Amino acid sequence: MSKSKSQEEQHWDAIWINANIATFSISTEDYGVMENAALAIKDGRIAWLGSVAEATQFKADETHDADGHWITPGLIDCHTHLVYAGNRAREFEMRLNGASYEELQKAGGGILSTVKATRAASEDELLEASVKRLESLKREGVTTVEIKSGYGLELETEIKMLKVARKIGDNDKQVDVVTTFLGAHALPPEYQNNSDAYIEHIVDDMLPAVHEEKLADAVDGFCEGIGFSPEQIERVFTKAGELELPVKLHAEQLSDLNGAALAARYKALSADHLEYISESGVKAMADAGSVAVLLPGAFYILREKQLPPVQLFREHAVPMAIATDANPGSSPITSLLTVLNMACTLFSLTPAEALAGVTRNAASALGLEDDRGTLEIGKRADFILWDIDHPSELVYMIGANPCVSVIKNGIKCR
Ligand code: DI6
Ligand code: FE
Repeated sequence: MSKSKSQEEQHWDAIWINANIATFSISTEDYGVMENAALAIKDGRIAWLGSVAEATQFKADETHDADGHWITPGLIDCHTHLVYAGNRAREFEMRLNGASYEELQKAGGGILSTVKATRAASEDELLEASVKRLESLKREGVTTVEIKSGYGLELETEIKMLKVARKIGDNDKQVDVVTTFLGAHALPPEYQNNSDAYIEHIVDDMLPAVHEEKLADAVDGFCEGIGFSPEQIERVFTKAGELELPVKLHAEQLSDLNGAALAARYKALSADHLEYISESGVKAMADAGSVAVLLPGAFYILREKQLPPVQLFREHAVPMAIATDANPGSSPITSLLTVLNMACTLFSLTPAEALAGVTRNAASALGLEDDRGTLEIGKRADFILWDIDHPSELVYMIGANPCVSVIKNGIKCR
């Protein structure tokens, strides 16, 4: 007798039983807790979630006992500058002796010193250095990471960075890499005192070439006194629009230039940093559906005082994501769990908000909300098993990594 379709569908590839699950599904305000639950997968997707009692009626090729561990979606780090060469430890010392981030940048240090090192590095050297940093994110359950260019500031090196980022994604079974072209990160020495000409070069040459090679999934810029003006960013965004690439923006990190509102006009996936954003900027983001990506690591390292207006994001229902901003200058941090703690301790997010910020809302910040970021039927089977008693523990602890196991596309890879 042939099986009915519904019975066929209820034969899973694998099932995890005896788990506590935090789904972060959009229908819940909180963690979306299912205690004493089970999760089944088929073809690399989540096929079923329910109680352990119900699970016994189904067949699965493999049964895994989660042994009371908690399961969350795979973590998503939606804003990193993970690919770079060298480091800026000396600059860290100089800042501790009184120099400001902006002063160092103006004196040719800062981003430009990393540009020098990144231009000089071979593709292999860059890959090796970046993979080490990625490994630290992976240990704590990251299964999707965004990586920006922006330390080349010339076509050849920007392409080299993006190729390395793509290669990391192609070679790694645990992590998907989403790439972002950040040519408008800083003014390269070749264009000193001629920033409009550099923007023209980005628009006419760099962005089309990067797009031609399919190396960028999105386009970003640094809208700031020490970066580029809103008018200049707008020219980059217009070109991105012509090429049908989504945009995002480093905005309102050190001052308010109305960058977030500009990004919102271009339906940005996200605006990032946002310490100095005004209420009108928050409203513009709400209307556009852009995600507020908060980067407490940079706030901490630069010892900033101006807090992002978290309460306004809540009131206007702007989704908040949290990311490492992993970079050699303002955020030499490759621990997303530590950054979760910072988001709560420094920015007063609740642990549930912080965790939604590295799952559901981080997926939205990458335009991947239909595919991942929550544990729901049909979503990618990316999830983590944690040795904790409650999800808030992930945010509360610093330096204790309770990651027990990582499942990516339904396959156990750690
Ligand atoms: N804001 C940041 O936090 C990073 N880039 C940016 O525009 C910092 C990059 C660096 O200092 O190397
Ligand atoms: Fe950044």
